[in-house]
This record gives sequence, C-alpha cells and structure tokens, in this order.
Amino acid sequence: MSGGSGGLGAGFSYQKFVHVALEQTRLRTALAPHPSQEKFKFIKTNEDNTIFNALSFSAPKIRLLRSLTIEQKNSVQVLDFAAFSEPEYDLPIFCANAFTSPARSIVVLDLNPLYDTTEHKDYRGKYYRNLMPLIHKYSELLPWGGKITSESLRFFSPIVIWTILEPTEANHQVLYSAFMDYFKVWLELMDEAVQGTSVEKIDRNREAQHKYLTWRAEKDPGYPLLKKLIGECAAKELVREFLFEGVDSLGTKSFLEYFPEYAQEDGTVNKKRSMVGKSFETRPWDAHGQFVGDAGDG
Ligand code: BLA
Repeated sequence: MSGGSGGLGAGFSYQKFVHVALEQTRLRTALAPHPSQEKFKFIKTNEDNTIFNALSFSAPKIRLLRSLTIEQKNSVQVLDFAAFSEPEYDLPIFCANAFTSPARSIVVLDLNPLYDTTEHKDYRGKYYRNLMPLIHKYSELLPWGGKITSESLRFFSPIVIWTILEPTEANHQVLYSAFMDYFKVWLELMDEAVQGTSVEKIDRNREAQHKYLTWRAEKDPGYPLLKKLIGECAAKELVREFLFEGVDSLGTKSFLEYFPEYAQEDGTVNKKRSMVGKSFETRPWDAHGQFVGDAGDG
C-alpha cells in the first residue's frame, strides 16, 4: 500500500481526523468561524515542503474549537486539536496532540479536566467515573508512554492516553478510532451540559481555563518546532492568539502567579519545561480512576 517498511506512507495525514471531527460537530451544533481564523488561515513557513492548516470556530456552549495540522511530505505530521467550552460550563477541555516523525508518534489524547481530579473528587465523579471503560479499550494498543514531565499530570485526566507509537498504518488506524471515540464523548458531554448559575462558579471555571491556557501557552512542547518552522515572532502569535486564545483575555493572572515554582531570582520565568523532572514510568491511575502515583519511584 504505502510502501517503505510500514512507516509513514504518502497517504498518511491528520487532516482526516479534523475533517471527520468537524463533521461530527456540525451534526450537533452550528459552528461559526472564530475571529482568530482570519489571521491564521495562511501561515507562511520557512520551509516550502511544509503546510500549515489552521481552523477555528465557536458555537453555542463552545468558546473555541480550533485545530492546527502541520504536514511535511513523507516526514513530520502534527495534529493539535482542542475544544474549550464557555466558562458557564465546567466541561473538560478536549485535547488531541500528535507529533509524528518517521521514527515515532508522540501522542496525548484526553478530556483534560478543568479541575485536578485528585483534589476534586466530585469533578472526577461527575465526568470520568462513567468513562473509565474507554481506557481499558485502548490500554493494550495505546500503552502508557513512560516517564513524562511531572507537571503535566495535573492537566491530565484518569482516561488520558499518553503513548509513543511506531508510526505504522495500523497504529494510525487505532489512533483514529481512539480520537473519534474521545471526541464523540466530549460532544455528548457538551450536549448534556447545563449552564452553571452562580457567578462564583462561572468565575471559577473561567479562571481554571485561564490557568490551563497560561500553562500551555508558556510550556507547550511543540513550541521549539513552531519557532523553527515559522520564526519566533509568528510562533508566539500563533500560540497566544490562536492555539491558546483566551490566555490574554480570560484572566489577568500571570504564569508566575499560577506557577510560582518557576520564578527565578530576577523575577523572570524559568525556561525549563519542568522543575520537578520526569516521572510516572507507569500509568499513575488505577482502573477506577484513583490516583496511585509513581509505583517505580516509591
Ligand atoms: C513531546 N508532547 C511531548 C510530550 C508530551 C507532549 C507530554 C513528551 C515530553 C514531556 O514529557 O513533556 C504533549 N504535554 C503535552 C500535552 C500537554 C502536556 C498535549 O502537558 C497538555 C497539557 N507536540 C504538539 C505539537 C508539536 C509537538 C503541536 O502537540 C509541534 C508543533 C511536538 N511534542 C513535540 C515534540 C516532542 C513532544 C517535538 C518531543 C520533544 C520533547 O519532548 O520536547
């Protein structure tokens, strides 16, 4: 079929993921172009074999649904797809990230919790208790990817798929199936979501989303590649005004107010991705979604 040694074929693309996800969304709600769409529709790259595709929408209940794919023919393929609800809802954030090179695919697929599920048991119960079967369905084919930036864990849910795969056609199919399962679940939650009534709750949701956006806008692992492909200035704009749009409008707290452990003596943000280092060799949640930590490190 795709030739080579079962690696990336010419037909391989994350565009289909995006296309079908948008189709599914349109079955349930009316998507309108998001204001960020216009500016980022055409992104100029430093390398002419590289194609960026950026789309963003909003809809009732959905503050921002946006996707970025990067394609280098027979080489790197990137998917960054996310959906954020309006702050009136405490919905998890849909998060699908895949970085595929001829060597491997690095994947995070999750309904990122708005509130840390170890601390907020009620939130875990509300959204994840019924979803645990999803992780059993995929734990064999999409196994835990090994040690990970420790700080990332608080943004992950007990059903997170964190995996590193050989970029074969078969693995790509499994990933597609998992992506669609997870996204359909998110759409269902969105459909069922009831608006929070108290101003206090809405403010809390807004701040939780802002904290998440602040983290990712500062520490996302994709940033160095974006910088290389489109330059530092354009990469910064893409991150703050498109991928994590809202970081400059949903709240006023700074990165260091949320994550003071990154403060350096001169008051600037430590450029290290992680202060703690990597950990969690194995999946740190049990079958019920209870956090069990790092069995390896004791
Ligand atoms: C690697 N991407 C990673 C890793 C994670 C993620 C966990 C492994 C390294 C680590 O432990 O940090 C993804 N981390 C996430 C996500 C969250 C998080 C989604 O905390 C959400 C809360 N990846 C992308 C995009 C690009 C990309 C858009 O999503 C490129 C444009 C690249 N990711 C990328 C590369 C690596 C990587 C090149 C390997 C290099 C590295 O580890 O820094």
